[in-house]
Amino acid sequence: MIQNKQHSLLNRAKQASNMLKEHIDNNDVIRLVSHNDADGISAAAVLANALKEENAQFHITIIPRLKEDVINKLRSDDSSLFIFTDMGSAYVKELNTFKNDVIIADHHQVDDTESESHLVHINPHIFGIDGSKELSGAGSSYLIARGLDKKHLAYFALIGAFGDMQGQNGFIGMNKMIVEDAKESGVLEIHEGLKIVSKSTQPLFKSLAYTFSPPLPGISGDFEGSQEFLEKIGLSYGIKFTDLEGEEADVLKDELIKVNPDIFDNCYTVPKEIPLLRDLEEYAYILDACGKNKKFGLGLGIALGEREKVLDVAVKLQQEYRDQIVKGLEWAKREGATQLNTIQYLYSEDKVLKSVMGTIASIGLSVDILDNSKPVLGLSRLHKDIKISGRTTRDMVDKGVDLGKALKDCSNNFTGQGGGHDIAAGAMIPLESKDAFLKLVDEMVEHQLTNN
Ligand SMILES: [Mn+2]
Repeated sequence: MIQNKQHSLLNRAKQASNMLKEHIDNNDVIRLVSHNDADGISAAAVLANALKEENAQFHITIIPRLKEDVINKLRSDDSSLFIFTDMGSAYVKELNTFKNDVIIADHHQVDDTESESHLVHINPHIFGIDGSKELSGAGSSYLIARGLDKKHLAYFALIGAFGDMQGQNGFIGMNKMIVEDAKESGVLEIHEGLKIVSKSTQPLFKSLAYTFSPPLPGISGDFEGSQEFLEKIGLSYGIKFTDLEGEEADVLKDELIKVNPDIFDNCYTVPKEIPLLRDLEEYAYILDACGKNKKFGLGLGIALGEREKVLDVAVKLQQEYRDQIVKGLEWAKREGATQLNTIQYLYSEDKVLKSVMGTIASIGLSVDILDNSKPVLGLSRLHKDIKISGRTTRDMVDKGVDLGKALKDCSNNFTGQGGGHDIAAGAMIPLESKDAFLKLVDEMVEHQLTNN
């Protein structure tokens, strides 16, 4: 059932669809600007695919974040329509000053700046819908395409939602409506299955070790642990999942459910896709790997239908990225975190570890390599600064921990900067304040826990 606030959001999107249609009919050049992660790439893809089908002219730019200098450069571009996807809501004031038409399709926080008549602002938060859980940037962008009868592109919105961790425990709200669109179009199938990755491309022990969501303690990120698990249940670890006999697959399913029941759940697949991209969560992981390696064009190429060589390169990047995570988790397991009273931390100057520190911190907590009763800070040295990635669990947040606030306040104390969400946050501080900073965060988290 579609609620009132969803209706209002869809009406807003319809205004954008009409604006877009006018520019397509005029044969105008349309400029898409999107964010560089899996969601942002999916957002660009849903619109680019729609424009391609309409033989429209367009130009895509993928950037890490929207900043004033980017906006100022775009202002002098003579495209007659700009579409900002998975970004833009924080810049309504600046984009109001554009002389040409603008559409923003975002899902990040909004302020109360009113839009001028040449700007259509789509964002679930405007209508009281939680954009962190119910709609991704790709979802907001899909709502524009939806108004042009493009329900067969709805699955890109779901790839974006997976990229932003919105679908892992089932889709709700607007995302659920988009699932219905995708099913109705005949493109999407949903079936229960094992949510392990790379079923047709990797030997089983790697499939299991590379599965981080849902976490498989003792197996995720642990090649040896994964091999031992398979030996114990009498399965060959070198075989691919798709080559298992029916009976063997059943044994695997039963045993994995004992490790984590969430491993058997809904799989969202697009049967017309090649095996590698058939599962939408896997599709999101591939785009994520492209984004993390700054190969945005590669991710976009795949989402626009390029295959073979382009896909080979992307899979290789993904493989390297996964191996870095496994290496990082092995390191964290071997070294262990340094314990303070209420927090723990990891510290590294290694180039590879630095790039995956946040991921190691969050997976480390979920697969029990790190003590999940304490928030973890992953510290990486960058020349004369230290970059900090903080992660904790939902449980600790319920007990009062707010890492975003702790990292913001503590880093400000040392002329650094920080912030983020209660469960995941980051900061940057000068190298020499490392110990004092850690001590202060420890005290502040203790304070948060006792004053809850
Ligand atoms: Mn997003």
